[in-house]
Amino acid sequence: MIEDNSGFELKCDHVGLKRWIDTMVRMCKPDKLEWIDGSEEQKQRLVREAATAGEVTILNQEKLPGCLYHRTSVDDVARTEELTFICTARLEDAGPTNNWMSPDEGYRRAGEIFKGSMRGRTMYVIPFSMGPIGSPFSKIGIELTDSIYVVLNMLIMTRVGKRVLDHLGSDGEFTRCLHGTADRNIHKRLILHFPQDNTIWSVGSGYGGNVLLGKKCLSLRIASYIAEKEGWMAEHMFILGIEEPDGRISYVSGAFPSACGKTNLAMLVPPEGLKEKGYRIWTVSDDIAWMRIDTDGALWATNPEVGIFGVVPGTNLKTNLNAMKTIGKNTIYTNTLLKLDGTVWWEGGDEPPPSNGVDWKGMPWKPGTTDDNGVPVFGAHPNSRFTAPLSQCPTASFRLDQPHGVQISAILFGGRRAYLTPLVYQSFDWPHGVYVGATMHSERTAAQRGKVGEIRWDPMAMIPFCGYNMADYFGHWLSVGRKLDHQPSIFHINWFRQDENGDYLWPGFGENLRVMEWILSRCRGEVEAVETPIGYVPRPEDIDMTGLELPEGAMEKLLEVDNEAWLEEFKVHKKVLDKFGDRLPEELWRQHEKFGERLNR
Ligand code: GTP
Ligand code: SPV
Ligand code: MN
Repeated sequence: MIEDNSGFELKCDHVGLKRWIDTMVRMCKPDKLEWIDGSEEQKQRLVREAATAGEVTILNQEKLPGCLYHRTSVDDVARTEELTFICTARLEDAGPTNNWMSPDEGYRRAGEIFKGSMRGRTMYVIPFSMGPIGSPFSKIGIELTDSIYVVLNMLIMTRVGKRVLDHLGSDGEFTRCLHGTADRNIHKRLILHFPQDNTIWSVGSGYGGNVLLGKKCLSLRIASYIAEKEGWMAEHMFILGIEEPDGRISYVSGAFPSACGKTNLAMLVPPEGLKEKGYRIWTVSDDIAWMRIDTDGALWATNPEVGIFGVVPGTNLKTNLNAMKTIGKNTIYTNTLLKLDGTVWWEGGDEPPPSNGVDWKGMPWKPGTTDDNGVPVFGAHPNSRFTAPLSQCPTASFRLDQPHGVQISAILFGGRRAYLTPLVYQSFDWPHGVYVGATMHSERTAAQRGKVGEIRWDPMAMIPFCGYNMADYFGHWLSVGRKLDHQPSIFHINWFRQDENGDYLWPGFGENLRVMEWILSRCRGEVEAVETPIGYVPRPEDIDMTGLELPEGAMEKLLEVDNEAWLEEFKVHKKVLDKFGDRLPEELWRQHEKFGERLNR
């Protein structure tokens, strides 16, 4: 094995770990090996090295202390789902919603790309923990990578370093995560998961979701596979606490597809009109929830991450004050516009566009820049991201390091629908809620490659992230519901309904608290609702509109349930459920049938 000569070598007597690293070194052939110990000293040295190599740009340290800037390749700015695979022995264990490859083929194809790809480079060894180090519910991973950008992001997003190795001991279990930048070629890019081997191989990309392997790869795809076997849940969900003046805090979790508002909701600012009610918001998670049934028969949720990898465009002091307060220091900006004064700019931010700068592609940019076809060019990519410590968020929960997490009162599903789904509705019961989640659709965003705006089926916002057959995943949801003594109530929300001119009918952001209030009142049985074929919808007067005026008829439109349109949607539900054949739990067909009866009544 090549030695770590960085001066940061960590004591490791885990034979299995050392043997694995040795094998990966022989395949990738790095010149050097360096263990990441989590120290500030090492981090600063790596920043300097990356800056010298041009891998990152150190931003204006007066205005943005501790902040860095990075550009990915032009065709590497979002998750590449078509190149993401679940490699199980049998195709049916990956299921009809995942790309599948046999493990043999996966190791062989990716192995060819990895082979010798780290020549002249350093392989970094990142020991990380998803969840508090030492918690029985946490999972340890070791990521090998040849990218300092990945190291610096992992240092923000996860708990990293010596403490993790100490806990792993000489024979602890860990997820083997291998990432190689290779030549960032989309034709030589593969994001592979081997759930049966507890292994992830990602090659040919430098974009967040593809390369920060603790995030979507481990905490969702591998974790969901493990969770089904161990009886817990790994979900693409935010977790938010709403505290009332009497000190009572209710926690809500929710699954919205990528770039559909989880981060924003998780740190919302109460709107002016509701200020006197004295709410205080607590952010537990903005992207991932690990949930389990505790001894009290309730559902408890934790955030396995400690950082936020958030969408930049649209973030400003009005839409998301707390995010703005979070990203002023120690933040990595990826694919925004770089200003000449060493700060950053993006569309939908607070500042007017700078008279000139360098865009996310590295090209000179000024307002009004168009491409060869006359189409306006964005300064920041629509999926440009910030990486920031969650601890810097003013609303960060005081329970982040507590292994049990928080007790969940309500679960939200939601997404972007210009028409059809109302602002909010409540499912009749848990199995109906599972049906609502299993059949949800949302407009595609820039968070993955593909046509933006197209309506896409995204059950529980997990279509890109479920590590096994989704028919079994739905079965698991149903089974968790049966085991719970205190089932959270399940709701569906839509902040994105539009009028005839394509304008949003609902102002969203902080105003969403008005809907959250109704949700909590429903959970406590404090308010009546209108029963419709899709579920319970609010009576308009039950949403507190103090200080907010909507145009005439907007609220009626927002709460409308169009039976004809839902009958069309009902046919789409059948089509998506049919994909699973016999493997789909009977209960979902029963729910489907009942839904049809209600629509035809
Ligand atoms: P991922 O990190 O991709 O999983 O996304 P997310 O679900 O955390 O999405 P995020 O909160 O970052 O929001 C994505 C985009 O939607 C941003 O541009 C936001 O400004 C915008 N957005 C969020 N909430 C609202 C809302 O309530 N109304 C409107 N109109 N836009 C919103
Ligand atoms: C998402 O796309 O859902 C994200 C960003 O949260 S990434 O980590 O890149 O997947
Ligand atoms: Mn996400």
